[in-house]
Amino acid sequence: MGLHGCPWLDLLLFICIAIILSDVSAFWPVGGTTRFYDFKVQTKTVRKLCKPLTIVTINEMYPGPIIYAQENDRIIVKVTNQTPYNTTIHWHGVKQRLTCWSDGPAYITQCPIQAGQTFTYEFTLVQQKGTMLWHAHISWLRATVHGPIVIYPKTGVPYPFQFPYEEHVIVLGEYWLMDTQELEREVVQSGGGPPSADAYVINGHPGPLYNCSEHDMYTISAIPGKTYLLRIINAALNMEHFFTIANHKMTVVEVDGEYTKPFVTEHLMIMPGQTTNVLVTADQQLGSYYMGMGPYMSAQNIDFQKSPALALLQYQGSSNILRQKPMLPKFNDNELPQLFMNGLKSLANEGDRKSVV
Ligand SMILES: *[C@@H]1O[C@H](CO)[C@@H](O)[C@H](O)[C@H]1NC(C)=O
Ligand SMILES: *[C@@H]1O[C@H](CO)[C@@H](O)[C@H](O)[C@H]1NC(C)=O
Ligand SMILES: [Cu+2]
Repeated sequence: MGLHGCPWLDLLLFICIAIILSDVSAFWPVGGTTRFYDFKVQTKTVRKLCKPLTIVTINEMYPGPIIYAQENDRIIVKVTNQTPYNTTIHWHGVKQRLTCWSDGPAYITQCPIQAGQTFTYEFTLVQQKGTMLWHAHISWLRATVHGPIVIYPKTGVPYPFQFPYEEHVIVLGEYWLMDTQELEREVVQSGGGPPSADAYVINGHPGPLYNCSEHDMYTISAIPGKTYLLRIINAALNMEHFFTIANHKMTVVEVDGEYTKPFVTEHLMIMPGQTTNVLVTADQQLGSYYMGMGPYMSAQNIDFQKSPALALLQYQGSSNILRQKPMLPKFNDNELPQLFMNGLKSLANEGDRKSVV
């Protein structure tokens, strides 16, 4: 029997150990801070779009808690499953150097954490920084079990861009008025894509374009003239999304935990599991401006939610509510994602050599 009660894990552990032994020269950071997080898998009843729904969460938070760390820190997350559902957590973007058994995909690197059980993930953010995400990696639990990972550079190492006045994490998600297991069952039965989401959500809030959600909107309060760093994460189940802020340009400075050459754009296209950091300056007329998240779908004959989720960038001191709608691209605009992708360039100069290990 294996250590974990999964016989095939023996083989995996053997491979892990073999990799460690053959990679003794690998850089192992010493002296990073160890950060401990306590994740309780818990159900929570939320009321959105006129209806109560019991969802699976971490610590009754939707989206889940933010893991804050610095480059080279050691992270220890104790996950205790207080729900009836089998669970694991995957740390999306974390390279798991020498810790492959903490990666999280169920039945690949571990058995699921069953009801009442605890599993402790331990890994080091070796030479990693930026915005990432964690999410459940079993069935479709990740629809509601997800959250940000924010890794700051080492002490004394500046960002390669203007230091922002403040930063905000923006988690894009999809919301179904349906139990996740039910959602999965439907997809397995139909053999097609998932049913259309009932709403898109920005940090768990759909914004005013859906039923019963006029006041269920995420808002950033901005001081005129200041520059903000937005850490945008697409935690949607499967959909690609556009993100736009009315009247404001965004400067992309990081994608998937790697700095980019600053790139000014009005729209982002972001795939599920991806992250994009942008700088936004509150340099427009005093007022309130909608931020919008809308679908990008180039395939035909697929049903999906077309109403965008809206959030608000509200300038402090703006008494007259001037709410500018964002001009989201058409859902099948194929040119824009192409332009956006072409605009993304590595920060390194031509001729620079970059370590790829
Ligand atoms: C939960 O995981 C255990 C161990 O792999 C498995 O035996 C059981 O069938 C799983 N339960 C469900 C509902 O998938
Ligand atoms: C709002 O509710 C009505 C009646 O239940 C429904 O027909 C409509 O599709 C809903 N609108 C949205 C945007 O969900
Ligand atoms: Cu992932």
